[in-house]
Amino acid sequence: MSEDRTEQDAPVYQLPVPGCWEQHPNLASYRGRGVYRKSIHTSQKTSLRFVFKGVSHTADVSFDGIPVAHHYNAYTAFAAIVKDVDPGDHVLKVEVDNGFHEGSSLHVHNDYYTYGGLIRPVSVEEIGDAFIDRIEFEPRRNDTGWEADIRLHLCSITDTDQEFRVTGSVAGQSLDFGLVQLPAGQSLSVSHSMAFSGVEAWSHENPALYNLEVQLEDPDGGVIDDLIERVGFRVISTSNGKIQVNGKDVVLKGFNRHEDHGSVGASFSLNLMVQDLDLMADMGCNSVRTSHYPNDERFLDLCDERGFYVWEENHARGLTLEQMRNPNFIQQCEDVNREMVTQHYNHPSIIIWAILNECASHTEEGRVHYQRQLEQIRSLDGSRPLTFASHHRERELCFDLADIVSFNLYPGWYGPEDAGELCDKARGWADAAGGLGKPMIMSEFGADAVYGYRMPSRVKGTEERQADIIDENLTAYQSRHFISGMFIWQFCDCRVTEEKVGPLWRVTTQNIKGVVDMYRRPKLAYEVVKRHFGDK
Ligand code: ADA
Repeated sequence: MSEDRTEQDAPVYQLPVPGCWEQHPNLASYRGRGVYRKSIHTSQKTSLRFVFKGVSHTADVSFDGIPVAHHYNAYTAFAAIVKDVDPGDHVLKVEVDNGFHEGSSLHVHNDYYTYGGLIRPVSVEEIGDAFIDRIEFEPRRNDTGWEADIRLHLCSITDTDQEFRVTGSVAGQSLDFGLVQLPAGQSLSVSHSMAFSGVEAWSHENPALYNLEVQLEDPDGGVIDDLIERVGFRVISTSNGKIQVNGKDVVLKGFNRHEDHGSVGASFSLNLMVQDLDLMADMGCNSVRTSHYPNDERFLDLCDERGFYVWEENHARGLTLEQMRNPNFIQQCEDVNREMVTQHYNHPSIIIWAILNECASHTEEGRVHYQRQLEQIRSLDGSRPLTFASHHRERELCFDLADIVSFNLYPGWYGPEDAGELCDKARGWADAAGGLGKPMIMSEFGADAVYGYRMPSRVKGTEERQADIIDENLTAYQSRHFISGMFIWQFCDCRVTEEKVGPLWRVTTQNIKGVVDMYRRPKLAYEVVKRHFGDK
């Protein structure tokens, strides 16, 4: 990778992919453009499909000097297809930009850090004249057990019409889409519904997963492409002011988690993701909020396996109305919403979609965006309830648009309010703003604590004070029947940008409300959470 200067004088570094360029000692705070190059050798004529799982934050991909893909947003995947590659040596080039400028409406100076580089894995596959782009599995309960709609999305990359047989299996039962006519150069969706017997429902207590396997066969029976997904049989509903999983009321107990670590920044290895979930499970959590962007699919896979309920949200934090007026905002939100839902659709752990954390939902102009985005997500997936986290208290204007009402409030930290009294008031604000009868989540609460700073005075900034404030909040929320979820802000300390974010300026240039620090060292609050969330 080289910093973006004229080719000949740019410094060159050998960087791991995936990885954040900030890991390199010379790039610890580098913000700007960089160019990654990778030599590729092919031994036969073929077509290639590169899938970039996360490039932070804007990527321009070229192959042998020819542009093949552009993508904005670090937190969703995108593909680049290169057709008819001749045998020989080739160069894949990815120009990356993590700068803050008008071209970026969502990655801005903020109370978290936008790292730089190819922060999530890259895969490359040889493809034929057609491939399986994705498959959606939508389970439903019926009188005898389970059924599902299965929607298969195919793509053609050739200039001739093709016919395929599409078969497979799900939960051990055979699946047959029959013969599919795929027009030249087109994409096509085919659906199939089927009933199942003898499958177990997915839940926190029993995260049962099944393989969904599909293959594309040409008229001679040759397999052109195949795809294996893992799915779970579960349905989510909201009724009587509560959230249900498979018809049973649940209370979500967990953390807000930034993808940030003192050693690797945003570029997690699997074992570090496992460690985070092990720590949250040790504290008795059953859920996690992906604050404030779609997460790495491997983390979601782990949540599927371990029965964690996930609130996944689009990419936005605290954007003012002025920032929402950025000419790129509408399109960049529409893109991340579509990519989040279509790419993560099959994760049974995701039980809630959310948007626009603490943006301008207290204004009529902001409401237009909330309405448009919630409708967009609902049109992509009608099977999950929608929400957004608001801090606008009695000025909130958009709760009528959501299925669940959620508040970010910090009693005891940003104000001397009693957590229980504030929670009761918040229920009133929600009811008055279109949230009457809807489940309510306390989506953020907590306090700063400097790791290792302990004082008998329990003053603000000590671990003791953080523990006291979290203790008071959890006591209040767990004793109120109308609270269907609580997400502590936050799981781990995280890096932020140096520039002030509104009135916010962070000592150590970190948000230190973590219950563990950036290296996952527990603060005193860890045991408080464990006492509240642990098995009673
Ligand atoms: C807001 C915001 C979080 C974080 C928090 C805080 O609720 O949603 O990202 O900035 O405040 O620590 O103040």
